[in-house]
Amino acid sequence: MNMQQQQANAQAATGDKTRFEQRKRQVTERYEELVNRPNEKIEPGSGVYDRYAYPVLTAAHAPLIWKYDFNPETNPYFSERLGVGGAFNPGAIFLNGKYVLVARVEGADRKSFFAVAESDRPTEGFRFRDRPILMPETEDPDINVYDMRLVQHEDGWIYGLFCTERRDPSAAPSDLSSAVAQCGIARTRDLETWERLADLKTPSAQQRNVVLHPEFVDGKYAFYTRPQDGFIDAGSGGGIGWGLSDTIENASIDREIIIDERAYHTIKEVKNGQGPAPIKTERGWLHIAHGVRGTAAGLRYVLYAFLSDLQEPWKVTHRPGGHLLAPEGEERVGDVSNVLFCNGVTVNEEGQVHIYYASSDTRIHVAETDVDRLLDYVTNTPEDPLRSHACVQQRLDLVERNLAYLASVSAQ
Ligand code: M1P
Repeated sequence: MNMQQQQANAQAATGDKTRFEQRKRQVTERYEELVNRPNEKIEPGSGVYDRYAYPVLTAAHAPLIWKYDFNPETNPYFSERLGVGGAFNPGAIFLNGKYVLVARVEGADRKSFFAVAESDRPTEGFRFRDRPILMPETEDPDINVYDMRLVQHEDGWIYGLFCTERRDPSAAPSDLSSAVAQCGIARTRDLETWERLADLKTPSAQQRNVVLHPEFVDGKYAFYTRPQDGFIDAGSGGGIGWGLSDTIENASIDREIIIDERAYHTIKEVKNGQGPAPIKTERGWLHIAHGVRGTAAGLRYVLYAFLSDLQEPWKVTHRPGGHLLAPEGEERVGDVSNVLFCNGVTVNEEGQVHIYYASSDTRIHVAETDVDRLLDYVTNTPEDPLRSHACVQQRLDLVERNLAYLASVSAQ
């Protein structure tokens, strides 16, 4: 190589380095701005809860070291090497004074994985830990894992129950979509080291949205299930189920009963599923769930709530009609539009409740409320009367009560 060529190569290398450094700086600054962005409560809210303006976790919150090669020799353009497309459907837990989310992160390759993000504030400041969770596999490796429900069980372990998806072994070679969903179970003490247990066995063909009840019932582990005939369709089954298992190491439910059924012309006509583990309150177990209905634009997922008996958690005592939270504004659009999904909620020492909900399989938001407000909601919202005429009658009752009350107040 002559002198001129050597100089040209040296100049090119310096140019590459400058470009690399410039991009790295820009990308890092943008990332820090996002992660440190303060959140804003949207007032006046619904009375039941307050939404916050910005998502608490998105694909853009994924640490840069997960995506970029930081070596200028091997990545001269400072390009992404492993993209991230979404951060959604997180399990949540309030642990040692921190709000901890175990998000479903989706790579550009469509595979989901779990990653812990935490903050000392419930509505902002969430940062992922350096490393995502490398979930141990069973002898039958998962193809995809997602939607972890985190439960601090009274046996002392923190459990993560999640959906494990594998290709349907009976599918024809040309059928590359048929899959089988089952419930994977893992446990941990510190959210760092995970012990994988056997997948849950139930009488149903497939399972998704399985949640562990935080307490023993009749000395057994209790599960909320969602039996389904196929991978997408709940089919003839569906509804939120309930079953008991003697052990957690090889969990097996012999008898599954439905405790919250689907119903014609409601928000849970097509399917429904338990959200996070229910919250224990003086008046019963407070549940947040999702309900799905069909529309000309596809499925619509909303969140709803109900209350079940303290001693007999499988008995639902209050069923407020309609949805608690439905997609609004930017929440309505994403990878799978018109979806709100929640599998994570925290309750702090003051009884404040933070509902971490995802929108459209893309990003994670938070709504803030408290146990008292949610109890007021579930016990004072009337049930869905299931017919337009009866619904108008229900609303007229409210109108008449209001008119009478307002007249009596103004007469004073
Ligand atoms: O795409 C919407 C949701 O679909 C599934 O939920 P369900 O089994 O109730 O239909 C899950 O894949 C969930 O992750 C996803 O958000």
